[in-house]
Amino acid sequence: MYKNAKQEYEKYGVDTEAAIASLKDIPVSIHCWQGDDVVGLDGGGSLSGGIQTTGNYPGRARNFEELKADIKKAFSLMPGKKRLNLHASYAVGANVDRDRYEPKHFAEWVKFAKELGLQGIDFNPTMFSHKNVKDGLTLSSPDENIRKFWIDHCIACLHIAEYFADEFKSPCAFNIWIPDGFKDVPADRLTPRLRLKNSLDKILSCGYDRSKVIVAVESKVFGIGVESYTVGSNEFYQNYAAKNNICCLLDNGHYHPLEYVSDKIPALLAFYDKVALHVTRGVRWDSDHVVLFEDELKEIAKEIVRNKATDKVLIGLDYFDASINRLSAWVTGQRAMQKALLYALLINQSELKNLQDKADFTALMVRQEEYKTMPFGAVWKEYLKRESLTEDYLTDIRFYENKVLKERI
Ligand code: RNT
Ligand code: ZN
Repeated sequence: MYKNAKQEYEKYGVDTEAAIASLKDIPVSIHCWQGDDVVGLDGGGSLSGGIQTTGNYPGRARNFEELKADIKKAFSLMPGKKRLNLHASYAVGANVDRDRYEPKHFAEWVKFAKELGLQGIDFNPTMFSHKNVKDGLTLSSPDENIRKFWIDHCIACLHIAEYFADEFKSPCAFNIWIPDGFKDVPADRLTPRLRLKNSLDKILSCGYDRSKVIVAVESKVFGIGVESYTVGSNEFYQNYAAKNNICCLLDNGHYHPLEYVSDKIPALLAFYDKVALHVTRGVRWDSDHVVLFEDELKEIAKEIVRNKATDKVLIGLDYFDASINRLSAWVTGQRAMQKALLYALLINQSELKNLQDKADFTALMVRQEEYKTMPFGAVWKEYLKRESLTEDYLTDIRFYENKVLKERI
């Protein structure tokens, strides 16, 4: 099947071997928080900040050991180059508050990630699920002490990120997302943003090493219980990032359903060296459904591949589903991302670009339709085989569920 597929693609000027080779090299940063419903290990307890995991499928990882075991199992079923994306709330054995976290609280994660042969660790300060989220606000709070606490948390996290970069000799993507906003019509939309701007200035001036840590800011349109106003909006962060030489993180669940991140990627690539992503699937809203091999995901992958931006676009995953087996959710989403990248790599992009430039939109449409029925599946299978995997991951996961997850009651 692969041989035939290879020949079919050759007719279109596509080299399947080159596509497979490229795919192997594109890192995907996998979020740790799918394993435990974003609860974390530092005692934050229930999830807050306008995000929600729904469902109570049995087997949630309840501690570090269980989470590690689940990550190990799930990652073993994922093809390609992998990074681990950690939140600060996954500190291990910390008996200090979040503003005083240190690299040592993450040393166990480093050890574990090295054991798994991962390419690096990415990091996120955790500004939710904590008593110092006051009236729903963190870095934009009118309370100076609250702001200070979260500024100190972010600075502590930047140093932890430098530590990850040193350990793996690979820059750490560092994403700032805050839940700050209001449920109902505010009386002042500007001042909270000015406070957020000031807090970010303080964080960025801590003297962290810009060659080791790639700081990004993640905007959002609304959250549950914060429907009317979000301090860290798209315009706010895009301007902040541009003026301060940091980067934007685009979460494709964080826009109006008719706005597409696939279109935003090239817009930002015109101005930024790096663009970070949270790949997710919003169903009607930012619902963080498991990523699937769907049209918009394919478009996102095409924009990364055809703009030769695989080292500029930092791909991270962000979804959390507690209604199905969590390992299966993890693997399904990661494989969907890989499939989309492969799909994009199996397109003769320069031919399509030429058709566009010649304004031959008739041929462009026909060609694009043809790609949809090409023997993509055979190449995907071959890629999995070379990664020592098969299409079936469910059997393995069911076995693990019966042996391990069912014991967690
Ligand atoms: C929330 C943001 C944010 C979180 C994670 C846990 O809407 O998408 O990225 O999902 O940091
Ligand atoms: Zn996100």
